[in-house]
Amino acid sequence: MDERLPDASEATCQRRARTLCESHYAESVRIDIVTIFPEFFSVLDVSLLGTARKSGLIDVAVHDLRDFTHDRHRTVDDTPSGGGAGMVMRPEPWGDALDAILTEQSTVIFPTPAGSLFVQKQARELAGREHLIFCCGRYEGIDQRVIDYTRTRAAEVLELSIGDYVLNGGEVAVVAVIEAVGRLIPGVVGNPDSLVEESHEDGLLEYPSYTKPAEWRGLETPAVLLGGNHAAIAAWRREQQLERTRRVRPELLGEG
Ligand code: JB8
Repeated sequence: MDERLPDASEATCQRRARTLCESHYAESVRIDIVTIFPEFFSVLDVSLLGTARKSGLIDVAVHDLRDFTHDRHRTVDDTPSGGGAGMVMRPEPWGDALDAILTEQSTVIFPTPAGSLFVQKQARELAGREHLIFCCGRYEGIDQRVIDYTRTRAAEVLELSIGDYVLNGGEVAVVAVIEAVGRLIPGVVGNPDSLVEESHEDGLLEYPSYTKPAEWRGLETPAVLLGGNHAAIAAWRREQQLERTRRVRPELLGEG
């Protein structure tokens, strides 16, 4: 595998540009992840985020929660107080892990189906933080005192849901949040124009996209896109956005 950094001078140049024109953004965004499945996060080595890590724009460290246990079986769970099905993550390993990682500047994120909905606005806010800590629960979740205690120690603590369905743990949700946030960090996406005309950035869904050939398997590209009238194209796209949003996500327009 080629672990070589891209051009070091290019990375330095990107960081300098960020520091000059985006002074509220940190030099590099630090991300810590605590999980019982560290191998899950190899996905962060590839694609856009892998490149951002290699160029030093994002600094990710993955921590194994079991390294913060002290018993010979490295136990992270116990039975729920008050009874009920499943197991709950014990507070002690989480407390020791967070003691080692947390500062007063940290934003700490606990993915949970009981959290508030993670949306694009939140992704934009998190992209301006200098230190994010993601805590991946498993089983029935983490002892609530871990979250309550962390609120007294961190800059901010968020319990976030990525949608109304249930996963087996927080790892997949954390990958989704890191991808949504990471691409908004200045310098990560090469052409920032591509961030502007997207679904959710203006509260509407994206218009449909087409490329060549103009006719494919009997299906035509809408003629307006081939006519070169830029005002007509912009009007058509806006109309498509509104029609699509009203049809599939009326609640985004305050309807439905
Ligand atoms: C245990 O559905 B989810 C989610 C599910 C979970 C935990 C965290 C998040 C922890 N089950 O987003």
